[in-house]
Parts: sequence; structure tokens; C-alpha cells
Amino acid sequence: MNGGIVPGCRREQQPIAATAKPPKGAVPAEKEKPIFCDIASAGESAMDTASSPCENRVSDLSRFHPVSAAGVPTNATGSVPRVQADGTAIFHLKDAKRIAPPFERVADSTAADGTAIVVPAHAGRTPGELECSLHLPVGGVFALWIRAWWGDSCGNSIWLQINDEPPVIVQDATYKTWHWVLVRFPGQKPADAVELKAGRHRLVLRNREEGIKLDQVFLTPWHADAFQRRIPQGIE
Ligand SMILES: [Ca+2]
Repeated sequence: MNGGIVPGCRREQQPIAATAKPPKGAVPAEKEKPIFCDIASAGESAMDTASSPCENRVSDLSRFHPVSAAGVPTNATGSVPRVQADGTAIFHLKDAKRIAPPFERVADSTAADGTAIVVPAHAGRTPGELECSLHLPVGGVFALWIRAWWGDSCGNSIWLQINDEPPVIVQDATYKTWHWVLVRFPGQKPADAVELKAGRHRLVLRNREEGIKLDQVFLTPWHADAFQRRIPQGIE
């Protein structure tokens, strides 16, 4: 329990006033609505659990039900990720097949290709989704990464589903900066990899918290030897 600190957000805390001016293109700071998150509790204590109070702030998407909103069709035929010589594959979420609110595609000079996918602050409980149709020319066992910008511990997670596999929570506790988040698949061995055959795959993101930005998805060939694995750095 990390010295008595309650994991996730603590609504009983006093509001934390926004102090710093956000960078250009960032998700608007939470001026109108105070932040009740315990952003001081970094590390594992900020990770949501099944009983996290953060669940109260976001859509109850635990059932992962289909979303009725039509969304914005952006690429009806699906997209071919940019495959590099080392077998890695890059895909930008702006090229998603469908983007349904509260997901939005916005100009952001800090994001790859100057475009970010955001779940705005104050998105509230609106359930939405972003759907990608990926055509992989080569199959294999991959590590799956998403480049993210989290606002705080109540805006640091997203649901992700591949094909008909169970949805997983993508999250970590690095805030206010773009970084790569490794997707983990609990119950699978290895938990940090996914096997994808050559061909079409459906990747769906659903909002779980608000005040987040995303841009690229990165597939890297998985190796049993961790030192052989490609670790993404900045914009790929
Ligand atoms: Ca959270």
C-alpha cells in the first residue's frame, strides 16, 4: 500500500490549483474544475486498480460495450503501418478508421506529424472509441507500444483491444511529457507481447480517463532476450 498512500486519486484531498501555463497545443489546463487527484503520489501508487476512485471520474467502460456513436470515418479501407527494415511497424492514430467523441484529432506541434488524438479534459462520462484497421505485411510476436501524454493520475490510462482479445488497460505514471507506454496483456505469457498474423487486425481504443493525448502506435518484434528488443525513444 506504499506507506498508507491510497492508490490512484484521492477525492478527499484539497483541490490542486493549476499553476503552470500549458505548452502550445496541450490539453487545456483544468482551471474551471479543480483537480482532486493525488498527483504527488507518483509511481505505482498512481496506477489504477479495480477499486481505484478514478473509476468514478470516467465512463464505466468496464463492460467494454459497443459504442453507438458513428464517429468520424477517416480511413475506411484501413491503413498499412510503415514497416522498417528491422521489422518494426509504425502507425499514427490520426489515420484511424474511425474516431468517435470524446476522442478528437487536433493540431499539436509537440505530437508526431503535428497531430494528436486527444480525450479532452472534462470529457466526462461520454463513452467513445477510436478504431484502427491495420494491415500487417508480416506476422510475428510483437511488443506493442503507444506514445502518450498523460495529464495526471486521473488522466493516465486508456482501454485497448486487439481483435477479439480481452481489453486491457494501458497506463503508467509519467506525466506532462510524451513518452512510450508498453502495452501489457495480463494472463498472457509473455505478458508484454502479442502474436499477430500477417493480414488485417482491428485495434480499438476506448476512453477511460480524460485529459490525455496519444499519437503513434509502435509494433516491435519481441525477443526473449530483453537486450535484443527495440525500445522506442522519441517520435518514431
Ligand atoms: Ca488513472
